[in-house]
Amino acid sequence: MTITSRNSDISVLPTMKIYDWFDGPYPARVRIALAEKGLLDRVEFISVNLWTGEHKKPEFLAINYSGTLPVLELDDGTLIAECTAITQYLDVLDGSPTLTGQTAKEKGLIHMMTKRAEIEFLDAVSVYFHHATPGLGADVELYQNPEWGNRMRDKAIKGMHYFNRVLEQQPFVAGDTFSMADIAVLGGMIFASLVKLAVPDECAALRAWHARMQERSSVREWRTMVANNTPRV
Ligand code: GTS
Repeated sequence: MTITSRNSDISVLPTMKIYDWFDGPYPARVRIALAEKGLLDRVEFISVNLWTGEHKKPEFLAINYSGTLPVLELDDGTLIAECTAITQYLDVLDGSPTLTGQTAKEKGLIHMMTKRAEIEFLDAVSVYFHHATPGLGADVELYQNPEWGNRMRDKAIKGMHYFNRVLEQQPFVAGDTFSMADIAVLGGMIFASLVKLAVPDECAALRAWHARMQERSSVREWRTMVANNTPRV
């Protein structure tokens, strides 16, 4: 099954709003996906300050029950949360999916590896951050369980070893082409670096893949924005 291009003229696509925090690891996943798709200019970013706990206030919980970023808002008011769901929406918007697979097999593998990147790596780093480090600060982190956080840190390191083994066998996380799954692992690497969780030396394939990812313009653009502290809004 191959999906053919239906609407590759992005100038006719609707504008969108995204609630996010510009240098957050999960928001990075969507910003990188937007850059890959050439859609960054179609989006207005609305900043929700994680460090003051804006995402836990009733106003934002009405937008996303889970109290997390990012969230995509469409012209008709439809709200789509979850990085994977947002990326899937963006990827089929122009009729030319490049991040979530063309064939049934690609779609299945990319979905599986994206989910695995979240469960085994990115979400685990996030739990470590929120539970075993000061996280977003005492005013926002109302419940912390350091033991659970440290277990999740260990799980994340195991996850790095797993993705290293995957990348010893194939150039990208879900196979032969760059996909949403690579972006999910990149999110994990971004979060790991923020919490100073080093990639083990022996994970050479993961390190080499990461270095290759830094050469993509989508990733470079995101890094430059963060380094210069110049959020795209
Ligand atoms: N499963 C969600 C997704 O994939 O979108 C997780 C989103 C998520 O955890 N986002 C972080 C968040 O809102 C944003 S960031 O930490 O990467 O900047 N965290 C706030 C919190 O209190 O959990």
